[in-house]
Amino acid sequence: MSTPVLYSYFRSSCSFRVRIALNLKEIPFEYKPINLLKGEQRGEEYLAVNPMGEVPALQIDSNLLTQSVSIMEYLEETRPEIPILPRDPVLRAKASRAVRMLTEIITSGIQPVQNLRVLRKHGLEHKMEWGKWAITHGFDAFELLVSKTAGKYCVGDEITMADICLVPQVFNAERFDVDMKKYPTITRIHQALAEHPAFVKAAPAAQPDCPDELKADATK
Ligand SMILES: N[C@@H](CCC(=O)N[C@@H](CS)C(=O)NCC(=O)O)C(=O)O
Repeated sequence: MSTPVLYSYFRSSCSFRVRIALNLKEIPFEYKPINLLKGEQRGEEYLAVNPMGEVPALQIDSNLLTQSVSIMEYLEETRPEIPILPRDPVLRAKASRAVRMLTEIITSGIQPVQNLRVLRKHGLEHKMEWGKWAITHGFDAFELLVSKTAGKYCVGDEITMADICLVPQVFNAERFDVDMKKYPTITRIHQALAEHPAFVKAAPAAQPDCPDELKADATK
């Protein structure tokens, strides 16, 4: 079977999610950089991969997949050995709902509002104010909800899709200068995950397309 190919941009939080999931599930992959600042996501060649003009996309098992949550669900269904959704049959239904609720706050409620395309349309001069507002609005709710579901991680003590989405969103929060002191539970979970090898390896600064001058701090 051929090695999966991930179309990614080092600072893309959605690509970061899929990199974490691939690493957690110990799936080796080839990295194909798409430079969002140069507009490569809107080029004819890449639009044939993802007509939405977004990363990530994953070529795997003769499938070309887009949309990070759908990609993670595919990986979970085809490679369940190391799970990213709750497994305990008793807890599963309730916990899965919590995981999906938290995941969706980030993937539908926060990231799309602060995506590059939206920032550009709104005017890059307002980028910091807009991004900070969008993330703060979502993190206010996320903090409240996760404080009720968290154990060591977002839902109980196993790493799930909610954690995989949270860590890249905290990276974006740092970029947009969000006041993280307001979010003790998010901060605690983030700290617990930041040292995990799958997350370290997936971090923006560790990617081949991260410029040398950003390797010390890719949030700049
Ligand atoms: N729902 C999509 C969102 C993908 C997305 O918004 N990707 C961003 C980077 S995180 C992107 O490629 N933006 C390019 C642009 O806005 O031009 C997913 O989860 O994969």
